[in-house]
Amino acid sequence: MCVTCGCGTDHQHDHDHSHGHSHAGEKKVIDLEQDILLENNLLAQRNRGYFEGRNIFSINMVSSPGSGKTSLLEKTLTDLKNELKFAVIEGDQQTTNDADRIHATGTKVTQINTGKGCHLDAHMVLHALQGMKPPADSILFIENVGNLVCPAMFDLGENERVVVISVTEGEDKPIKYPDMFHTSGICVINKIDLLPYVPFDIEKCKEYALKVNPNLKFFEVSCTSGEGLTEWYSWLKERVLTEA
Ligand SMILES: Nc1nc2c(ncn2[C@@H]2O[C@H](COP(=O)(O)OP(=O)(O)O)[C@@H](O)[C@H]2O)c(=O)[nH]1
Ligand SMILES: [Mg+2]
Repeated sequence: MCVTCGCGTDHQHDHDHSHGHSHAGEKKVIDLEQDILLENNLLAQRNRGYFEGRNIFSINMVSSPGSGKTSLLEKTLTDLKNELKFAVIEGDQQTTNDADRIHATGTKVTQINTGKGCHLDAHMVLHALQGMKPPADSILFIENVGNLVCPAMFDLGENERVVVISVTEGEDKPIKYPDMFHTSGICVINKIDLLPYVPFDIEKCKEYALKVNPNLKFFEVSCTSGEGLTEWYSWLKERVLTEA
C-alpha cells in the first residue's frame, strides 16, 4: 500500500470472505484522501504561480514503469538543447539512475525519491523547485513515478500532462486506467520500432483512449530509431511559443 495516498485500501467488490477490517473503516480513508488532495491542490496553485512568474512551461510525464519517459527526455534534451532551455525533476521511489541519465545530457536536474510513495505530489515539487531554481523562460519536465494509477490524482501545477504508453503494454491500458488518460492532454505511443514483433493495435489503442478523453492528441514515436520525434519536437516548440 502507498503510505501517502492510502491507495490499496479503497477497493470495492462483492465477496464472502473476511478481510479483517470493516467497510465502515474504508469510508474514513476516502475522507482523508479528500483532505490530502485539497492540500495538494492548494500547493499546486502555488507551483502554477511559480511557473507563471518565471515563464516556465512545465510538463508532468506519466506512464507505467519502463514505457520510455526517461528515454524520451534524453532524446528531446539532446536534440533541442541549442533551441530551448530545459530543466528536469526526476521522481522515483529509489536511486538517482534517471537523474544521472539526464545529467549526462548536460541538463539541470534534481531527483526526488519518494521512498514508499507511489507518486509525486505538489509539495515535493515545490521543495524541488526551491532547491534547484530552474531557469526562467525554460521547459521543466517533471518525470513522475512509474505508475498508471495514483499520479493521475495529484495535480503538480503543471501546464501539460503527457502520458507515455509503449506498444509492449497492450492496447487496452487507456480503458483499464482511464483517469490517467482522462487527465492528460497528450499521449505518446512509444517503441513503435517493436510493432512488427508484438500484437499491438495502435488504432484500437487510440480508439480506447479517445473514449475516455476525446481531446487527447497522439504522437507515435520510437526513442530507439528516432521515428516520429520530429512531430513531438514541433508540438513542443509551438506549444511553448503559444504559452510565452
Ligand atoms: N525498443 C525500444 N526500446 C525502448 C524505446 N524507448 C525506451 N526503450 C527501452 O525501454 C526501457 C525503459 O526505458 P526508460 O526510458 O527507462 O523508461 P521509463 O521507466 O518510463 O523512464 C529501456 O531499456 C529503454 O532502452 C523505444 O522506442 N524502443
Ligand atoms: Mg524513468
